[in-house]
Amino acid sequence: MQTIQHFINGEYTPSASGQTFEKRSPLDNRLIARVAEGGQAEVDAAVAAARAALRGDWSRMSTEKRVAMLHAVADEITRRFDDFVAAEEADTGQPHHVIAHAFVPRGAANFKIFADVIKNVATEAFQMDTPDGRGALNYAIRKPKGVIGVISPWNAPFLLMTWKVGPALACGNTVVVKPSEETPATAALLGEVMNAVGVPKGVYNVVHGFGPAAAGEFITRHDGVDAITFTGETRTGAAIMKAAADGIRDVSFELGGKNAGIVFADCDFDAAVDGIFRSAFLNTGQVCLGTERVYVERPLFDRFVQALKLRCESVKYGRPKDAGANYGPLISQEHKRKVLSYYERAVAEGATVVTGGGVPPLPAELAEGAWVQPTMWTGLPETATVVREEIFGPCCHLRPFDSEEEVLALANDNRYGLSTTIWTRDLGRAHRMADGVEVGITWINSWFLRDLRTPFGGSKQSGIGREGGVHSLEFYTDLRNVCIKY
Ligand code: NAD
Ligand code: 6OD
Repeated sequence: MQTIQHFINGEYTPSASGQTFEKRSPLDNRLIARVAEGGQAEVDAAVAAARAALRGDWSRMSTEKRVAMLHAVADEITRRFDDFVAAEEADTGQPHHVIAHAFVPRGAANFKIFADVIKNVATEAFQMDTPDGRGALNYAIRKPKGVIGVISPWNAPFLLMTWKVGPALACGNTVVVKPSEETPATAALLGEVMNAVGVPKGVYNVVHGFGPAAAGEFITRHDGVDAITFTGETRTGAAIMKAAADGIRDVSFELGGKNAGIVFADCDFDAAVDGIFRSAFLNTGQVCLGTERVYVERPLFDRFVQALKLRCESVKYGRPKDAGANYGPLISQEHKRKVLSYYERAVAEGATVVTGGGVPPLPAELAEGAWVQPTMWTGLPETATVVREEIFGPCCHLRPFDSEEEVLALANDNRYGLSTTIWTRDLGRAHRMADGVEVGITWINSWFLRDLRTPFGGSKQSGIGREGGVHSLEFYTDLRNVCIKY
């Protein structure tokens, strides 16, 4: 069994209180790690280290050297690739191909992209007239915002944490990270990488622990934290916003979603089935961009439902590296209980269960794990709980539609506005739909196809702000104007 400690000022440390919590495997509920449980003392120490580093070598380092260091971080992640994959597999139980081909490579990419952005971005300059006719020049400079609190979730832990740490460090900030209590391993391992490549002590700090009235909240309330970047549930975002308000701390939020998938009858059928299957069931449905509401144009509806059902019924449950395994467990027993309660609710509210709806039959050694079946429903009204609320599990409701106007109204009738995936061969319709859907990210004939230079974030209650490429600079830097009279 592993011991996971905080990483504060370049050193691995236990909690002052000696307190730890358990990390259990989602695969079989076995105890796999004891994790140091941080409180106010550890948050204070991490913030102090981050503030000191902000004033020290890190702030004096040239942009060129900082950029080279972030490339070195990316290269070291790639060199330690197998360790990161193993750590993420142990924490999440997800299939090897998902972690090794999608999630961990993004950790390295997240450092490279923002190192390149900061090297190449210009600021604005304006010449102006003055009453005495001599004129003046205005130019803007970008400064680091300060100490950034990074609070991240468990569903793609390394990708989502580095998506914030990468730009924060590229812009010259220092960070205090609170990874999800469910997935502490990769954030801890990244400390070894930082030390190996010589990132100054205190630039990257990690405090493990819980959210409310614990390490997470203590970061959001800390006077020494200048801004908070958070990915997680909308409800948690609201709590963090209240905590941040007292110190007028800036926030960047990537929150929940209840995303619609829209399939027109003219689509490439096989590609659409494949795309919707991935968008609803990848990572066992634990993707914020995932599709839990599927609208299919009526002439295609029955055929589409049958094809998707077949895909659901062919998943292969197993441990990450089991031959052929392509479907993992949910993150925890608690999340399993939540998802199964939604499965029961769907039936209680009158759903037709097309497939799934419960716990799969499994070999004895996996029986205690957080496994649930991929599940499809039809026949519910839009007011049903499972059609309205984010479940964050491997399930979707499918409903037929008859026109663009109708499906647009259905898709937009939700408090969330994160993403959508639309399948059609009609280019004009694709543009009309993209213009009409109230979401931050629209994929046409694709899903989760990422160019890291593009704005990423949610509309409505799915987020505040955009991150990605130059857009991240809006949050991670303080833009200051200088006016010089000629
Ligand atoms: P969560 O909100 O429960 O927890 C996220 C993090 O916040 C954890 O580290 C947790 O310990 C911490 N936290 C909880 N309460 C806190 C508080 N009061 N103060 C400070 N920190 C607190 O979310 P989760 O269950 O870990 O993740 C799933 C959710 O994340 C889903 O809603 C999903 O849609 C969302 N998500 C969104 C995106 C996006 O890009 N929009 C990406 C991934 C996940
Ligand atoms: O690709 C990304 O940058 C990103 N933030 C993905 C989010 C996935 C949510 O589960």
